[in-house]
Amino acid sequence: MVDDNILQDLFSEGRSFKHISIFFSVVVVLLLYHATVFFVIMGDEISIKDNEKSFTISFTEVIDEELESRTIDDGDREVIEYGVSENLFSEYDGFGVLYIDIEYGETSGQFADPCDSVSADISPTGVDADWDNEDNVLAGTSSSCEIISLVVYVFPEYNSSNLNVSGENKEYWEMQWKNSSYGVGTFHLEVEVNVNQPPTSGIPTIQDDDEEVTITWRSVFFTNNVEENE
Ligand SMILES: [Ca+2]
Ligand SMILES: [Ca+2]
Repeated sequence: MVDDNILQDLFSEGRSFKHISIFFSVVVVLLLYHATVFFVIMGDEISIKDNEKSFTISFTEVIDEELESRTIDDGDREVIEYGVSENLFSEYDGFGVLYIDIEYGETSGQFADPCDSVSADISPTGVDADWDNEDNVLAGTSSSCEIISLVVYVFPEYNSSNLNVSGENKEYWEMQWKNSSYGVGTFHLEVEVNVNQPPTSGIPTIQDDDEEVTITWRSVFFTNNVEENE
């Protein structure tokens, strides 16, 4: 009697095991079916959708401005140094562009004293920047009191414009447009003054022998905003 019960128990356990095996087989078959549909039938559509994942990158800009004036003697060429404060690099994603304006007038106070000749150039040293960018303006001259405007593109390929990119993910593009090594260091601007004398300069007390120049440094810092396109 006892043996019969044991056999019966074993038999019913065997049955339930069989049922479970069949159930698993059905589940496995269903999963295989779905996987086949997913990879074979929808595969092309899915890969196209992956390729189409695109992003718009825009930038929020902040300009740090510094002014410096100095008087340069006739015939002298002075090196004026400039570096941005380090906390800007931790506050923003990158240093995009540096704009430099060199302004002057005629300060001798002499009657009909013509504007002097001023030349300015920034040497591609001391800072890791996009020095080979063809839109850079690294040198300029003026003999008519016009502003000399120079431009240095600092962060490679940055020009303030929005960008449309595809592939990768949001984090990838945010990292592409975040780098605190470009623009660190000291820029060297050389400014030379060659005076043009007033017509009355034959008189010993009337002489133009220098000029005051004002340099405005405008550093454009940016923060990136990456949005996935719908
Ligand atoms: Ca002059
Ligand atoms: Ca002068």
